[in-house]
Amino acid sequence: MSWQGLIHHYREFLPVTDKTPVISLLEGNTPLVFSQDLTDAVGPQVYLKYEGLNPTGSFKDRGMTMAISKALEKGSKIVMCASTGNTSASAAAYSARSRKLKCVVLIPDGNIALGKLAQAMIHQAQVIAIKGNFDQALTLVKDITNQYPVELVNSINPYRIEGQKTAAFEICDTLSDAPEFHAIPVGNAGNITAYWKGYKEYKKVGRSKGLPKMLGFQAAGAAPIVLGHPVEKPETIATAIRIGNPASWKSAEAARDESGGLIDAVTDDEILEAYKRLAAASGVFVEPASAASVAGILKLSRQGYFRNHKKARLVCTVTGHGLKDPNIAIKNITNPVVLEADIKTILKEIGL
Ligand code: AN7
Repeated sequence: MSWQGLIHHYREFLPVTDKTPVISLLEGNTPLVFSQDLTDAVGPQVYLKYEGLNPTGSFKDRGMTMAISKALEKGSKIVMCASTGNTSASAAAYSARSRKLKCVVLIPDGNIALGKLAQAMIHQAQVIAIKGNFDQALTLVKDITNQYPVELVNSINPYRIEGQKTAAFEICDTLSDAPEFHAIPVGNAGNITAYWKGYKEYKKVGRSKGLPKMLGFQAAGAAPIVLGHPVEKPETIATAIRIGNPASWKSAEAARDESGGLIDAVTDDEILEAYKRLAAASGVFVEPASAASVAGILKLSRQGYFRNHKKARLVCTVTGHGLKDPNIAIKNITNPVVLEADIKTILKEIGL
């Protein structure tokens, strides 16, 4: 049967019943793309979990199908989130699809990528830009949703994590086991928490045998978990992970420590290098935050971390599509040449 969305496919692992009104855009079932270029560069067999191919262009749809379905089941009328962009795009789309829920989003003014803002607006969310950063927006949303009958759909909502853990299931189903390593960007730290939960649950029921070492990567200017303290003024070109006080801090550390992995930082230059390399040599266009996972494995490889792991499998989650942030792409290319519409001139330019 054709794919009917992750709630349908992984129902036995999710807190839903026959009474749950499922709001789905057929999210999940994303490709696990082998990368020869990155395999050659780092050692282990590298696969990209291409989450930009979800309906709204990011992994957030996995959590949002759950959070929105459960909000409807509960009888909520309004959902709310703080967002660096992708959560708002996803919450707006799934709320629109419910045809019942009003969606309100708080975003940090001037620091969300153009594509994401367009998505939240076109799906008719009420978008409020605050003069502050993501962490301040999340504090406001927590206060409001504690005091009013408004459902919070950030990843502190446990249904978000439940939906997102299905990405780990899909990887195990495709590889017939868990990989040895899993690299992932870390912002608010919900996704690393979700993957680790998913890997553990699959192993427990015997659908996989191993567990990966979880390798999380923060942007150097927004690396509270690496530094061991909140960052008051986080800064990075990877606006999706411009977060100084992650909500799932503790569970990200647990994923790191239980798995024997690590959480490290990558600079904006390293992120941009990986971003360009993914597009140029793997054919995969991601947004800058997603490239943090790839920047991270390139860094670890330079340090010899993967020595003696040539046969291992390493999955990198690339979390959001490159078209989300067209401005960054345009800043990193040279403008095309403009020539007369004349065949000789064009052939000369091509070198034919
Ligand atoms: C592309 O949309 O926090 O560590 O408000 O959009 O689970 O937060 C986005 C996060 C990585 C980090 N890659 O994931 C939001 C938001 C992309 C993202 C992350 C985000 P978490």
